[in-house]
Amino acid sequence: MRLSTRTLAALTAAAALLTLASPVAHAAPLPPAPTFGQAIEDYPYRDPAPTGCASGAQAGTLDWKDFLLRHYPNTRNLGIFVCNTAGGAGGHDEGRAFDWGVNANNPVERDQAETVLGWLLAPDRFGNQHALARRIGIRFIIWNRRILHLNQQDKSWRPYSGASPHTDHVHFEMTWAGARRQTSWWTGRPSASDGNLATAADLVPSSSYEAGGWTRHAVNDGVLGSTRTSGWSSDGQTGVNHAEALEFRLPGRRWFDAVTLYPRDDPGNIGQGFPADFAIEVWNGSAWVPVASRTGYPLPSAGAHRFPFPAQWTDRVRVHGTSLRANPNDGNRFRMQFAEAEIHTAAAGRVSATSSIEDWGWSAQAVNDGERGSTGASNGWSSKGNPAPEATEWVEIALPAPRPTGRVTLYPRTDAPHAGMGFPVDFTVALWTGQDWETVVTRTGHPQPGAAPQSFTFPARPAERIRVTATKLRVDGPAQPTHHAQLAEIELAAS
Ligand SMILES: [Ca+2]
Ligand SMILES: [Ca+2]
Repeated sequence: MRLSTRTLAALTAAAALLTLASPVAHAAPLPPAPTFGQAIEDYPYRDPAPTGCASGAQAGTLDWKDFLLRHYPNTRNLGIFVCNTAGGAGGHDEGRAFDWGVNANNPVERDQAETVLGWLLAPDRFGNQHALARRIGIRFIIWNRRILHLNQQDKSWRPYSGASPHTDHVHFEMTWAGARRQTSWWTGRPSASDGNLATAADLVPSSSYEAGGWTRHAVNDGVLGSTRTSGWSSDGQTGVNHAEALEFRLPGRRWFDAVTLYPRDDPGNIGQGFPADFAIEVWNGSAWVPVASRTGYPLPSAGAHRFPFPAQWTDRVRVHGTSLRANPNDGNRFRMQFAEAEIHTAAAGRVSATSSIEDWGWSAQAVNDGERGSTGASNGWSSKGNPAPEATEWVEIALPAPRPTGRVTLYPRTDAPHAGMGFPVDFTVALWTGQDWETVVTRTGHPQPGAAPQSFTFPARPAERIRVTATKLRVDGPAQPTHHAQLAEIELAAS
């Protein structure tokens, strides 16, 4: 049967609507995917927006391009890296966006594009929505006059009216974790949401042996041992002990209170390369300050070696080895080597709430992410908007272990001109001590605090969970008669 172009176009459009709405069989073969368990990445609500130019395409973006072109060899690479921030920075400037050349007006290519999009966005066998898109690390997709954001609360296809209709390519914009090959698509393990920020860090080593499988990028790839991927190794010096350092430049300043180092665990070399004398150091703005140090550290066993220290506000952390270990399997060369390193934020609780806006930098987890103020990427927790002030909204932090708690500090939102807005008028703070909720703070008619942190002290006791319950909310303003409960951060201290 011969169809008119118009009929064909109408049929194609109808089919496209159907295929994006429900899993409908396509002619194009599905790409292969590994088998995954139930654990999966969170949505990338806190993945930072692009800020400037990187030096080139990111490894994960290149992998994703190669993957698509390998499975659909008729399709095209329309580019990854372009440094042109004239109209504001975007994913291409940072090498983490890929333009996949497929033509919406070519039925074969359109089917291929929508096969891949359906494959990315489908739930997995455990019911995880958008499963492969999360595992690969995709922030948003633009295709054929529509856009879908994985980093916003509304994850439906919405009309897109940018200058390019994106009918000749799909724009895939990746998260930093995806662009750095740190998501479960590559590592088999969901990228960290446990307060480890090393996976988002840039690495600055004193030296790096980049051969024989060794690469600095393996020291924060989420693989904890050195058999599947190796790790970072400094250059070696035969018979000459010397100093080496591995610096992590973190995506922003946070409170950090521990570093975990994983030694080599490849057979015959367990613990080799782990320094004998070393310090964990943080940058205070003008100098490196040691916060934990060890001397004569014995050859370590495989697995996690955790080094805690008093919380430090910083965005640069390094491991500074001052006496290295000679490896007899390596010609007695002195090197510093780690299979993996983790940098932990002081805040690592699990957050739950009566309601939470998960968009525009707001997220429940941002009330316990070590960021005390409101930044575009991390504003804090916000309840939903309530029409009346008399509403109950709470936010709760479950700590990894009981912690002596005699002081709670509530940090208001600090973004001008909204500083202090959303700070509750009437509220309680309660601690779960293992058997009961104990109310330790009760306030009514609390004044609008502006940007000033509000601290409350009480006799210390071990707490496993803390809950802040607002029972009277503050109005957003005369022009917006809605009522949110909002906090940038919650901190606990012993006294
Ligand atoms: Ca590793
Ligand atoms: Ca915060």
